[in-house]
Amino acid sequence: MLVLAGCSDADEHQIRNLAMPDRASAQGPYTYELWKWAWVAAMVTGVIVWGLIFYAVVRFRRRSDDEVPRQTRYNLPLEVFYTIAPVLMCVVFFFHTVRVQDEVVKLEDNPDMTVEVMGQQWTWTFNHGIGEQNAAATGEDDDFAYGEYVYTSGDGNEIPTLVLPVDQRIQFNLHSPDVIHDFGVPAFLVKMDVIPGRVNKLQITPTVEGDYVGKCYELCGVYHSRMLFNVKVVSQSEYDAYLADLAEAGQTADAPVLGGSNATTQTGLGESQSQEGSQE
Ligand SMILES: [Cu+2]
Repeated sequence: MLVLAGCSDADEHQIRNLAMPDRASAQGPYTYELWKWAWVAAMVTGVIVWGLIFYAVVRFRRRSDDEVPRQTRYNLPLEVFYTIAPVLMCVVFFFHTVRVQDEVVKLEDNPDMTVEVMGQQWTWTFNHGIGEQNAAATGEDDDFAYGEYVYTSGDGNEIPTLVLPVDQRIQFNLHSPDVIHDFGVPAFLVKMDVIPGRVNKLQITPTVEGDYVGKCYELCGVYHSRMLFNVKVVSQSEYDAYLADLAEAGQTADAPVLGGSNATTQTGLGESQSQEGSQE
């Protein structure tokens, strides 16, 4: 109690959340529930183990008239128990992990919109389609969901901002021109690898308007730690206005800007292109 009394409000909030961010996506609660119940399972196991340890320490403590007992001895029921119990625990954890993962990576047939994401060393490009979406786009080669895109991209000096409308199921098609990256927003409690040569897909429904941060979760080179982006979840009308602003600024393309000849390796923030660490 004394230790807890020293906590700030922010700390207490963190403790109540078991160190998880507040859930800002429809997928987040699944991850959070798994996390929470894993803690409960670990605590129950811990209490039983601590109980047995203290029981053994007290019950079998040394007494003045003790003879040293035999130091090796079989106990078949005990050995069966401590083999089966961990196996059962793994089975339960595995079952719930798969159940939650299926929910979090589920792809529905007609997402409300699709964003083509490119992760490259060491920044992100976000392509938002404008106009009507064709259903079931794979994001491979020419099979994109829209005929025209607006995009925003980070560079060596500035991290990009991913603007998303609230309460829309958004499919992210993830592309990499160089090495494996990992696209994730902590507040959404979902992340996925970005792998060169294939298009990974992830659907997220942001549920709370606000400012968040996202990052690359895969060590991808010298400036991996700077591969950050901002996330802004806004109302549909603000989102439409944002797309119009990008179009007005000339940030348009017929197809998503995905790398290949469009991708240039970015230097880290605050470094100039000619400095070391830029590998074309
Ligand atoms: Cu990366």
